[in-house]
Amino acid sequence: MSAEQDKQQKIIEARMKLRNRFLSKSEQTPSMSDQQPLGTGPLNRHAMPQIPKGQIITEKWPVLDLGITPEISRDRWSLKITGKVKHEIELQFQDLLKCEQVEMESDFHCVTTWSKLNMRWKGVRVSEVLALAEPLENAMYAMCYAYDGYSTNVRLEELIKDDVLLVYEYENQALAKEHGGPVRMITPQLYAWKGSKWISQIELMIEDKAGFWEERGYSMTAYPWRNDRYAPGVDKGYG
Ligand SMILES: Nc1nc2c(c(=O)[nH]1)N[C@H]1C(S)=C(S)[C@@H](COP(=O)(O)O)O[C@H]1N2
Ligand SMILES: [Mo]
Repeated sequence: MSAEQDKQQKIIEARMKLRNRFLSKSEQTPSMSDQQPLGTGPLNRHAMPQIPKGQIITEKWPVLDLGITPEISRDRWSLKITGKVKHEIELQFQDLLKCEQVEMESDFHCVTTWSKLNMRWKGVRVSEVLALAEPLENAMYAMCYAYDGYSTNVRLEELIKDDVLLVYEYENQALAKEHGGPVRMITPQLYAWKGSKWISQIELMIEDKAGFWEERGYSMTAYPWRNDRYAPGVDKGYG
């Protein structure tokens, strides 16, 4: 095993341990009829508890990944949109700048229990970029791939929400490479593992498929406001 694989194995083991800790505390609430709103950062935070159940606020921004930091300049970065689309496309960084530029504040909830609030981003809407490729009628899910070998699945209906962005600036600075620069996705209404750092490809699919953590027992849907951490389903009521 290489040092890199060894490091990755340790990260996976630590996260599997945390998963088991949550699962062993499961209150076994079978209900899927959850009335809670899903929440989307500062805008509706006043209407509900500040952070989802089981989360702790952090001021610092932790780095969480598989232990590999790809070195990609803005010039070398590109994003492919593939699968169930009318035409597959490949966007360069310059192409992002031709899209509508969006500045937005949102929250970041990591399944390992930290939340960071009011993060100020600049980027473009994933919905706008997807529209360029013209998704087919039967496209329902997406797999997002990244330059470090990561993958994560997201439902198309989540991907096209207004606050789901491909970001390239944080707090008016170029997004740092340890946080996924030059370009990453953010998914403020889902746990942060659904937002690929160093994003390289979005593949639209008819059927759902598990990504890196989902194959290891993480939730396919990942709604923080429903405590939907680990597979399958939602509303499990971990305490
Ligand atoms: N490419 C890639 N994206 C990734 C990950 C990763 O390992 N590789 N980790 C995910 C997880 S679990 C979280 S919480 C966030 C962390 O982002 P941060 O390191 O900028 O805090 O990125 C997500 N996106
Ligand atoms: Mo995470």
